Formats: sequence, C-alpha cells, structure tokens
Amino acid sequence: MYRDPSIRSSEITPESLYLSRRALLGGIGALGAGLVLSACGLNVPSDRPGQAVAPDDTTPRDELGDPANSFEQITNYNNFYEFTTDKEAVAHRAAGFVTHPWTVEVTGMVHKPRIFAIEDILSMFDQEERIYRLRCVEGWSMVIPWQGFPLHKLLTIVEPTAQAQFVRFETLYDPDQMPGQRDRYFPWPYVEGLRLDEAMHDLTILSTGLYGRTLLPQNGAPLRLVVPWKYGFKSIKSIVKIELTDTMPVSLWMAVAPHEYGFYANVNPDVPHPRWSQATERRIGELGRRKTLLFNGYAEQVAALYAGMDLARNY
Ligand SMILES: Nc1nc2c(c(=O)[nH]1)N[C@H]1C(S)=C(S)[C@@H](COP(=O)(O)O)O[C@H]1N2
Ligand SMILES: [Mo]
Repeated sequence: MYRDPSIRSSEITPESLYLSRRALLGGIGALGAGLVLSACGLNVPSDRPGQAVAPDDTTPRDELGDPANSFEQITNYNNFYEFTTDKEAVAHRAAGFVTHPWTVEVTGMVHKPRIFAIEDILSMFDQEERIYRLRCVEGWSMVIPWQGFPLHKLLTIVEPTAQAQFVRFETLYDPDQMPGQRDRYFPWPYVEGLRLDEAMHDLTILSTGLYGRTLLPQNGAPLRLVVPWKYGFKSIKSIVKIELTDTMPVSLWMAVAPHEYGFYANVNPDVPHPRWSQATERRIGELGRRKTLLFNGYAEQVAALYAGMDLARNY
C-alpha cells in the first residue's frame, strides 16, 4: 500500500488509511426481578465514547452532510450484551472473539437453502460503501461508514418461496466465548427479524467492514445486519443463521420487554419509549442534543413500507 513518507506511522489513523485508499480509488470524499433495562442499555451513556477526530473536508459524510464519527468512537462505544453491558468495555472483552472459520446458514422457506462460508459471502458480493446514521433506542446516535452489500442480493440467491413473509436472524450462541450469554435473564441467542419487504429494501445491508477495514468483533464481526431507519437493536451482530418464515419472529427484546420493544422499532420522534422521549438524541461527539428524524431521516425511501399503518401501535 502507498504510504506518504512524511506521515509517521503513529499518525496513521484508520480514517487516514481509509481516506487515502478512497482517494486512490477515485472516491469522494417490566421486568423480572424488578430490573430496569433499556434495549441495549442499563445505564445512561457516559461521555467518554472514544477519541473524536475533528471533522474536516476529507471526513466521510452522510447524504445529509453529517460527518462520520471517528473509528475510535465507533469501535469503543458499543452495545453487544453477549460480551458485557458496559459499552466502553465491549471492545476489550470481545478482542479474542474467533470469527474464522464462520458459516451462515440460510434456510426455511427458500427453494435453495445453503450454508455460506464467510469467504463465499465476501467473494460473491461486491462490497459497497454505505454511510448511515445509527440511532440507538437509548437516545444516542453515530454516523458510520459501513462496507457491505444489500441483503436482497443474498436472499435472491436462495429464492424465497411464495409462503415466506418474514426473515429471522440469529447471533452465534457460544457462552465460552460470549460470557454475557451466561446471564440467564436473557433468552439467548440474540434474535431479530424483519418483514420480507423490509429485508428486500435496498437500504438494508449485511455489513462486513467499516472505514475500509474488516469488521472488528465489537461491531458484529464477521457479518452483521444494518437497518438504518430502525433503532440500533434491530441491527443484529455476528449472524450465524438467517431463516425465511411465514411467522413474525419474536426478537430477544420483544421476549424480554414486549411493551417496550416491538417488532417494528422504526425510529420515530413522535412515539416515546414508555420510559423516555424519543424526540431528541445525542450525536456521539457533539454537545447538546439534536432532533430525531422520522425513520432516522430515511422517510423518503421507506415510509411507503408502512403506508396506512398506525406507527404508535406498531412500535
Ligand atoms: N447480537 C447482538 N446484536 C446487537 C446488540 C447486541 O447486544 N447483541 N446490540 C444492538 C444495539 S442495542 C445497538 S445500538 C447496535 C450497536 O452497534 P455498534 O456497537 O456496532 O454501534 O447493535 C445491535 N446489535
Ligand atoms: Mo441500541
């Protein structure tokens, strides 16, 4: 790889590597035991989510012009309960997580069920860059430059049958590696689900990397879902199984607290969580709060999926 000899290696951040690569490529710039839980959060987020890098005109930006969070922030402030509920300890606790060999079984109501090795997935699908906002249901957000590919490409290959209406995703179950799974309060493994039309939407991706680097364990290596118009908990990490079904899947959070976390979980400033408002959010690295956007700012692309639906009832 080309290195500018005037830059000391200690100054080469993942962002600068990523940006130089982009430039080379011509790219542009109610709860049991009375426990009170929030999906993905036991505590109020702290204010030390990793080092910020002041955005400049080389910083990747989303389509609204919002600058991406730094690699440091994105990889050191995580929700991944299989490792720990402490957001700033996930990176350390997940460091030795074995993501190779890895297979993803795609099964259920499909004509061509298949077990993909992660290498197959990486070689079969071109990796695209998608700079998306991620809004956690707890009230914080980031902008993340993902690499990945649309889920519909994988689903098309396995050919869903006419009966298939939903897609159910499962994370690895391995308490030896994921000590959080010894916590019997949660019905492991982590499960999430989408309606088939949501899963086929072009904004819905399977991610394999960020900032031009292979995904790290804390971000859901080697393969995680990203659904940018839904609360972050829908974006399930470290997926081992994808099942097409005619039954609405029950996600881990629905099982734990059904009146707080529904199947849809679309970002919506007008539908408060039972215990807090969703009208505003704290962008990691910013002071103060900003207004939360309907469907996290992706309404133009996705509102039609929910035409005629009561979004307060279908939370
Ligand atoms: N398997 C699994 N997937 C998960 C979670 C989790 O605890 N386990 N947390 C979710 C939540 S609450 C959020 S906000 C995002 C955070 O993704 P990030 O750490 O990559 O920013 O991952 C989601 N995916
Ligand atoms: Mo979250």
